[in-house]
Amino acid sequence: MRVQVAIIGGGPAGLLLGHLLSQASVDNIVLEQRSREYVLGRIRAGVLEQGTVDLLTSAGLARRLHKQGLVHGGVELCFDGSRHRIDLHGLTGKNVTVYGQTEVTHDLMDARDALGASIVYEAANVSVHGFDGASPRVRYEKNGQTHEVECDFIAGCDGYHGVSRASVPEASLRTYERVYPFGWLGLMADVPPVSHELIYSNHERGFALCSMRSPTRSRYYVQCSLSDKVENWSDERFWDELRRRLDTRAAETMITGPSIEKSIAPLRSFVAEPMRFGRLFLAGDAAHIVPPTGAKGLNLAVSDVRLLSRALIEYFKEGSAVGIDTYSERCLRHVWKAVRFSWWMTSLLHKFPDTGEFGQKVQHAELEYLVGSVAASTSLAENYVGLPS
Ligand code: RFL
Ligand code: PHB
Repeated sequence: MRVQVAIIGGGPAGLLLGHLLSQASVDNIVLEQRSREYVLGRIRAGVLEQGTVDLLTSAGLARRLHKQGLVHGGVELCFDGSRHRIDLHGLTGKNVTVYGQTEVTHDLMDARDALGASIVYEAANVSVHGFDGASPRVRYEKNGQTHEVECDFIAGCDGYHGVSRASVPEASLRTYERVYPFGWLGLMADVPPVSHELIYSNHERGFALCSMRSPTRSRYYVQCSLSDKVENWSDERFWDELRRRLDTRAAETMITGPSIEKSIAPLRSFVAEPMRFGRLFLAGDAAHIVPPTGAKGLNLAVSDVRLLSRALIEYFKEGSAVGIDTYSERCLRHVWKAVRFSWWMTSLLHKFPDTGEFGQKVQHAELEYLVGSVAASTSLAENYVGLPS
């Protein structure tokens, strides 16, 4: 088999890239190691920047998003027992939209089916070859048979644990990493959200976040230790802990119910440079990870794909290599700003085991400055709604 672009990974980055390329008649295949049901079963991001919504809209992928997505013009910061609203829209003229990554993925899968473009689920032992030369190839196994795909370019959209970045010779890659000494325990429940906007809470017991998926489905998180196990957290223990980390009004009005999902995610910042090696490109979590505090991971994957799709279309339709030659540098400039913001939000809101009372006092002073200064609130707001890429 031969295609112009072989895409590894059928998460949001791979599916969106495939869609944008197919729309421009650049033929491609998506190879995904898991089943469709498994990919749709993962609960992850919830907040889309306006730029992400705009791209999905212009690609014809946002019919359901515009019906079901919740447009938010602000977020709340909770500390010292009170909540303070950051007026995202008033400060930047932009909103964010709460619409689950699961739904984005669902819409992308439906769109790919509608275009009749190929996607191979449960592709085992995917391997990439020859990307440092003129004729790259991708091999995979399906139902016990080995297949080979010849292509012009390989797009590594296979997440942090994928095979693409791991196949690049170590000497060609520079990585930067910070692992945080805690995780997030997330719970999903079919109960109305405690507030109509998100609440990010700094509390001496640890960080908490109140988010949602719809007017009847809530997504909540509490900071937990890295050694914690989901089995140690009954629903009751989770709700009690969450209430303790919020203001009295939220704690008293919160509606609780049985969880439909609970999981622990570690927090990490990671960047691999560059994002291109010959005819292999990395996009999304394959190239960079941010802690979820700034709600940037999925949005960064989308902004990489915006640049990569344009670069590849330019190459195939106009014969210009400018886009592919500048892809890595342009992405990384934007990526590092999101890495900085996500690190800063994480540092501001979590309880760190080693910074002691001094660290807490500094956090507190920063939070007060933030809610009391238009300049500081605007800085948070413009990063949260998304910097231009
Ligand atoms: P994904 O989603 O990991 O998809 C990669 C796909 O590649 C497949 N794969 C392979 N396929 C073939 N061969 C191999 N060898 C393969 N190895 C892997 C995988 O099965 C998978 O299907 O990466 P992608 O597409 O780059 O998308 C990135 C986003 O998923 C991620 O950045 C966000 O979920 C991060 N994130 C958030 N981002 C936001 O923008 N806003 C948020 O509010 C937000 N909240 C979150 C988050 C991530 C979280 N967790 C669980 C880490 C909240 C949480 C708790
Ligand atoms: C979510 O709804 O899952 C969510 C929202 C905001 C974040 C992280 C996760 O910063």
